[in-house]
Amino acid sequence: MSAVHIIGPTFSNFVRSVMLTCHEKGIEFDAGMTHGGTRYGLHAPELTTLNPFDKVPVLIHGEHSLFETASICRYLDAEFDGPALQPTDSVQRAQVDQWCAALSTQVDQAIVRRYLLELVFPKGPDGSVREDQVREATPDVARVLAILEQQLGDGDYLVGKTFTLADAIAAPMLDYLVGTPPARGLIDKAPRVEAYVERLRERASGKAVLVAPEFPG
Ligand SMILES: N[C@@H](CCC(=O)N[C@@H](CS)C(=O)NCC(=O)O)C(=O)O
Repeated sequence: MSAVHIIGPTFSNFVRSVMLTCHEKGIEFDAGMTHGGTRYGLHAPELTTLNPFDKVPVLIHGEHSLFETASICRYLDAEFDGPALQPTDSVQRAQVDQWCAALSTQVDQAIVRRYLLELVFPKGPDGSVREDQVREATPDVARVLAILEQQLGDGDYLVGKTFTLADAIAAPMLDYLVGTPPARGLIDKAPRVEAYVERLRERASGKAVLVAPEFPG
């Protein structure tokens, strides 16, 4: 059993963000819904005790547990050796925080919660995709992709010239989007985002965590 355990299913984009952070730092970890013989099912009291908001991931490190992906990633960056994943310059560091927050809220809501989950876990009659919901969600996906296109500009990463926690939060959700055939038309209008995802997939951490074999659908 590793000292660092990530509670949550390894197909969750946020769990993957923490896994990417561990790989980038060279931290040994394990991930899954069971730890130390206890199963932390979604909405089960064991999980609620660790995160009263009933979400994953939750990090367990020794005696400590933490929830909220960006906070977990910042903790891992501070606590462990390995490459720093946050700039020391206070303006750039705040920009990384800003993007972590925007990605974990607006971008995740638009891409994962309202668009991808509708396609992957269809809730229509007989398990059909609710096309009206997908149509309704599509303009916001286009809007956040345009924002990310602009932020990337000619750069390789979201903030500054190296991989940061903002990229760890962005990568899994964008990896899923790029890998979803119905999103092709949206991705074709976001070539910088597509190239960015390719770049992240090529990293050792990306090869270990991304390209979503476990995502159903
Ligand atoms: N703000 C939280 C969001 C976490 C989140 O939405 N996790 C999803 C999995 S990707 C979850 O727990 N979903 C279960 C549910 O909402 O019931 C974070 O950044 O960690």
